[in-house]
Amino acid sequence: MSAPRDRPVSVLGLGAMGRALAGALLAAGHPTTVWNRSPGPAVALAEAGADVAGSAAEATAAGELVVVCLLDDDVTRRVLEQAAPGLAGRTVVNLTNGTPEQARRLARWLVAQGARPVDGGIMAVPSMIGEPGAFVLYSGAQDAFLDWRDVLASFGDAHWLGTDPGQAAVHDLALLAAMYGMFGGFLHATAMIRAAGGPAGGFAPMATGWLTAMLGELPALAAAVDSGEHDADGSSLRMQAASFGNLLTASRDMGVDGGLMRPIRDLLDEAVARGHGDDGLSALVGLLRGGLVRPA
Ligand code: FVH
Repeated sequence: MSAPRDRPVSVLGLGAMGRALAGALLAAGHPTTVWNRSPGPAVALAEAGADVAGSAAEATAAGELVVVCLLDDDVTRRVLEQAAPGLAGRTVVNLTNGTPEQARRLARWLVAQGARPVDGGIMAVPSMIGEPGAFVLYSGAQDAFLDWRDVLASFGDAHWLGTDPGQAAVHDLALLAAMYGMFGGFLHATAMIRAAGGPAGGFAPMATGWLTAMLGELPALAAAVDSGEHDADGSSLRMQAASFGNLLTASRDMGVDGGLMRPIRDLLDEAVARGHGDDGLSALVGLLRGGLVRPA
C-alpha cells in the first residue's frame, strides 16, 4: 500500500534542509504543515501553500507522516518530547544526522509512544532535494516505509536498508567518511598546488580525471576486503609507504601542514611493519578494525 497524495504530512525543522524537504512535499502536491523554533523560515513556505503550526505538538497532530530534520539528536529528542501526546499512530521519519545507537534509542522511544519509527540519512545537499542524483537511506519500521514510500520519493531515490533502525545511520556516516576522505585529500592537494604558485582552478580538472579513474578501483577493493585476499596488483603497500613519505616531506618543504595525511602514512608504515608490505591497500581495513591480520 502506498500513501495517496492527499494524506497530510508535517515537517519539524526548517533549517536549510528542512525547508528543501518541505518545498519538495509542496511541489509534489502533498498537504504540508511546517513548524520551526524560530518563525522566519516558515514565511516563504506559507506563501507556497504550507500550513504553519504554532508548536511541534500542533504540527504532529496535523500530519499522519511527520518528517523531522533538526540540528542533532539532542534537539530532535527534546522537540519530539514536546509533541509526545500526539505521536500515537503517526509515522515519524527522522532525517536528522545521528549515530546508529541514537537512531535505535529514538526508535525504541517512538514505539513506546505508539508511533512507527523510520530513520533516514540524506545523501544530498539542500539544492539537490527532489532533483536527479539525490538519494535517501531508510531503515526501521518496514510497513511504515512501504506505506509512505511514494511520498518520501519526493526527496530523492528512497533506499531501504532493513528493519534495524541503525542501518541508515551506519551507511550515511560511512558514505560521509568516504566523502570527507576525498575532500580532505583534494584540499591538501590544492594547498600544495597553491604553495607551488599554481591556481587550484587549473588543477581541478586534472584531479577530477585522476579521482574518476581511481573510483573504478572501488569494486575490486571491496571484493578484496570481503574475501581477505589482499592482492597488491602491482601496487604493494611497501611501495606506497615509500612514496607517501615523499608526499609528506614535499608538503613540509612547501609549508603545507601534513595533518590530514599523516594518519595514512602511519597506517601504511604500521602495515608494512606488521608484514603486509607485499599486500594491497585492502589489507589496511584489518588494521582499521583493530585486528592485526598478521603478527608483527
Ligand atoms: N545541509 C546539508 O547539507 C546536510 C545534508 C545532509 C543532511 N544534513 C543534516 O540535516 C539536519 C538539518 O540540517 P540543516 O542543514 O537543515 O541545518 P540548519 O540549517 O543548521 O538547521 C538546524 C535546524 O535545527 C533547529 N534547531 C537548532 N537548535 C534547536 C533547538 N534547541 N530547538 C529547536 N530547534 C532547533 C533550527 O531551528 P532555528 O535555529 O531555525 O530556530 C533549524 O530548524 C542535520 O542533522 C544535518 O546534519 C544536512
